[in-house]
Amino acid sequence: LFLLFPIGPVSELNPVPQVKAIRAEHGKKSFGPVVVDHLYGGMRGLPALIWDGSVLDAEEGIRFRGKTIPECQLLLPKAPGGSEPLPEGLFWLLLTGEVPTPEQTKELSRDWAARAAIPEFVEELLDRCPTTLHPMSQFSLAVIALNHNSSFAKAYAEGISKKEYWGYVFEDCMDLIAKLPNIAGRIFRNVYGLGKVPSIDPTKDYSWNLAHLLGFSDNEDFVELMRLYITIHSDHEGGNVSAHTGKLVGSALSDPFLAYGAALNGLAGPLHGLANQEVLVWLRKMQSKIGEDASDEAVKEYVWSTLKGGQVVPGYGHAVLRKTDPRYIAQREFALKHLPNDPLFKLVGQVYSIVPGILLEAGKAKNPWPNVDAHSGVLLTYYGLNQMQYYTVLFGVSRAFGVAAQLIWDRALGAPLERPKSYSSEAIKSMFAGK
Ligand code: FAM
Repeated sequence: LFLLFPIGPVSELNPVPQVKAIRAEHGKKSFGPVVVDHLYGGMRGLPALIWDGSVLDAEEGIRFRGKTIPECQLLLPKAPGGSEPLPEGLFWLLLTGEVPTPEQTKELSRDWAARAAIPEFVEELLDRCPTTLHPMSQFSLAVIALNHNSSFAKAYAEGISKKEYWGYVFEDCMDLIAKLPNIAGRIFRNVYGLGKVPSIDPTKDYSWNLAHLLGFSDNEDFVELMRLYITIHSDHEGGNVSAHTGKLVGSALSDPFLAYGAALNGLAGPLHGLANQEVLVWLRKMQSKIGEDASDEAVKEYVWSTLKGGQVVPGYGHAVLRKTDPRYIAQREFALKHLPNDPLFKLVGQVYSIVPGILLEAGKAKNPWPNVDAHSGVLLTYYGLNQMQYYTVLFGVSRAFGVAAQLIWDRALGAPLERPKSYSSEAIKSMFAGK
């Protein structure tokens, strides 16, 4: 079962005794006050979850197992001739805490290619979807349908012991990640009338195959973009909507396909993953309104009109970050290297120089800086992937890496059913009456 991870993530890192020790020593210690605003305010900043795979610092941004994005770009194995990290390596890092060797990374590419086929009924399910059904809805449908062949659900029904959960969840998670390119590729080709999905090439890496299924593998720069894209979108600590939804649903012992389907439904919201679609829609609307080479003044006016219309500026702001998102910077650096003179990239840069000042002046957003979604669409558009409604599917392929790693660890650690307490407003009033 664990040939790929010969040491076995659980036996090697063996965090169970560590968790026991932490709980024995610190279990009853306070983590700080819970105030009523936490209950009404979307639990922003409320310490509530454990996830070792990645941690988000408000100023510095994400670290995967302690490593920043530039460190991952430096340390993780690359494809021959490539300079961006292979997401296979990032998954290995998230799961085991170790940077894999190039050979281990290759083994993972091979394993995922071998698992990549999707059941015929899922293909038919996708083929029957109207092309007007949003790609994210189709994505979620197909992922949930994979639960038909869940190893975990089958083993659970047969009565396995709790100690064995994680192994079956591991199998399902490997299948889940492996099958996403075929699902994503089929949705893309169905919705945009682009013909039959080609076959996976078992000698190539995951991102090459994804690009191939979409029809872009001839362009090595696009393949490199996919490698970077999946790596930086994979995980963003435990509390964001998609990661937390996956964890929450998984805590009911729903299998990884059901849990990740639920996570995708959260990612499909415009304040979360759909923001990458929204950014491009917003930029295009701006161009049609004020022209392609608009002055700073015209852009400012357009941004203000968005705010005055009661809408958010997509791609800006964040629930945790308080500085420019390093995922934005990584994409900006990619653009500076590969498409420095692209007009849409220049517009994104112009917007970057204008929006933060306006959001600060408007005085509401706690973070006026751009997030990951402010940049991804322009890169995809440059290479000809200009179907904006599809963008969040690529985010969905990527986020599976983090959610899957988390699901495996949750079951390995015996994480319990999540069940926070809710209160009525009446209860709050009477609890604090006269205080
Ligand atoms: N444009 C206009 N107003 C904004 C704003 C933006 N980009 N970001 C925040 N605000 C407003 C926000 O709507 C809220 O207004 P109300 O008090 O009227 O409700 C106020 O500023 C305070 O919000 P906050 O505390 O700064 O942000 P939240 O933690 O509540 O929300 C976001 C965080 C990301 C939902 C919010 O910044 C936003 O809506 N941004 C635009 C959508 C977006 O880019 N989402 C993608 C986030 C991304 F990283 C991801 O998940 N993929």
